[in-house]
Amino acid sequence: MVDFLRELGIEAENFGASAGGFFETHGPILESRSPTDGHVIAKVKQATAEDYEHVMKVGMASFEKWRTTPAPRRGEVVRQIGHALRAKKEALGKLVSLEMGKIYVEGQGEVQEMIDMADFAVGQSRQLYGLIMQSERKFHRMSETWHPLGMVGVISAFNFPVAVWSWNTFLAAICGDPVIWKPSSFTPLCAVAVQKLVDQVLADNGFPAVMSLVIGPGSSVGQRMLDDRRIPMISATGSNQMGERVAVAAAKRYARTILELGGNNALIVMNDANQDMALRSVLFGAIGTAGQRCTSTRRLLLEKSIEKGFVERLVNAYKQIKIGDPLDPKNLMGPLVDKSAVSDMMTAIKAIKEQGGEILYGGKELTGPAYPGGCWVEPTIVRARPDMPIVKQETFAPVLYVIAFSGIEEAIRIQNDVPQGLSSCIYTESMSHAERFLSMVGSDCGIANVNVGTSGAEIGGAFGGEKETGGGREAGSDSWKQYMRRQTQTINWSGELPLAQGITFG
Ligand code: UN1
Repeated sequence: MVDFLRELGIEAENFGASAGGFFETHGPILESRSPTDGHVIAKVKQATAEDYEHVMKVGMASFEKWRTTPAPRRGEVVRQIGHALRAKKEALGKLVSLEMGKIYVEGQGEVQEMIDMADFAVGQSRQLYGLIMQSERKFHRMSETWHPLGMVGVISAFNFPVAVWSWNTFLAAICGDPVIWKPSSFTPLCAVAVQKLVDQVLADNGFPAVMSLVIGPGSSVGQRMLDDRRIPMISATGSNQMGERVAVAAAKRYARTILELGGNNALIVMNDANQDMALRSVLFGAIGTAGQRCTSTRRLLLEKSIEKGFVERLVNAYKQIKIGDPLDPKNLMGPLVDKSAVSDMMTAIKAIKEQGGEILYGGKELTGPAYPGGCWVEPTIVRARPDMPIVKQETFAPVLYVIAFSGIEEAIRIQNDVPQGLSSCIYTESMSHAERFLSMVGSDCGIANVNVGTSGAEIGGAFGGEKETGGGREAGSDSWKQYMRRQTQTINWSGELPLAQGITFG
C-alpha cells in the first residue's frame, strides 16, 4: 500500500458505511481499481439494506441536537473540517488521481475546492438572513425565517468524487441538516478517506453522525435513499438517466431535489478574440479531467474567418499533450474512468463518422505496454455540423466538436440549440458581443462567461444549469436556501383582529 493511502487510513479492506464512525457492513465486496493500470487499490465491504437503516437511524438522531446548535457554532465545526482537509490535501488529492484518473494538479485542485467551500460555509453560517416585510395591517409584523430542513441525501459522481459532496454537505451542515452521502461506486476510497477525517472532527466536537456515509449499489442502497420519506431533499450529480430516476422518485413523495446532470458546453471564439487565451481555454476545457467534467468544453464554435488558422494551432497543441500516469507531473491527461467509458467513446466516434463528422485529430483507443488497463484514449477533435444528432448528446470523454459560424447571432443560436444548459462562454474583445451573449437573448445556460472557459468555476457563484442539466444550483450565492425551510411569520400586537384584503367577517 502506498504511503498516501496509509496516511489517509485506507486499509486493504474497508467497511462501506459510517454513522458516528465506520462499523461492520455486510454487503458484497467492491474492488476499487485504478483506471491507470487496472490494479485493485483496496476493497470496500458495501452496505446492505440493514446497514443503510442503521446509518439513517443514527443520522436522524443527530438532527435533534444539531438543529438547535447555533449556526455559527455549526460553522465552527465546518471550519475545523476545512483545516483537516488542508492538512491532508496532498494525500487526498493523490487518492483522487489514483482512483478516478484526473492529473495531479486537478486532484489537488479538487481538494482546494473543498477547502474553499468550507471557508465559504463558515462565513455563511453567520448570514442565514431572513426578511422583514411591511404588513398591510396595523401593528402587525411579517417576517421570513429559515429553519433547518432535515436529512439531506447527497449522491455524488466519480468525476468530482469529493468536491461536489462538500458543496452540498458544508452548506447543509451550517444550515442545521445532517447529511447521508452515497458516493459513486467508482470512487469509494475517496469517500472513505474524507469520511474518516470528518468523523474525527465531528467526534471531537460532540456531534457524531451529522455527516454519514453509505457505500452500496444504486439499485439497492441508492433507491432506498430516493424512496426514503425521512430525506426531504436529495442532491444528485450524474447522468440524465440517473437524474430522471431521482426526480421521479422524489416527486412521488414531494421531496426536493438539486439535480446537476449533463452538460454540452460551447466555447465561442469571435474573430476579434484574443486567440492565444481562447486556445489555452479550449485545451483545459476539453482535455482537463480527460473530458469528464460536466463543464468540459464539448463544442468549439469558431467564426468562419478564423476557423482554419485556429484549428491548425489546436491540432498542433493536441499533438503536444502528454498522456499517461496522472500522478506523473509531465502528463496532461490521464485515463478515462473505466473500460465502459472507452467503449462509450468509441461508439460515439462510430456515430460521428456515420453522421458525416470528420476526425481532425485522435479518435482511437490507446493500447500497448505504455497504456495498461484498457482505459486510455486519444483526445479527439472532430469537424462537425451543429445538427448532427451526436453533437446534441453528452459523450463523457475528450471529444471536441468544431463548428463554424458567421456572426454573433448564429453563434448564440447554435450554442443554445442543444438539450443541455450548463456552461457556456465567449471569447471576444467586443463589448457589444459580450453583452449580447450575457443578455436575455444570449446564452441560455446556468453559467455564461466572457474570456473565461466553460470549466473550472469558482465556488462563490451558484453552480448548475438549465434544461436537461436539471435546474439545480449548488455552492455559492444563495444556494444555502435550498437546504432550509422558509417560514413566513406574522405577529399581531394590535389587540384587534383585522383580516387581510380588508375583509370583515361576521
Ligand atoms: C462537475 O463536473 O460535476 O467548474 C463539477 C468546474 C468544477 C466543478 C465541476 N469547479 O469545472
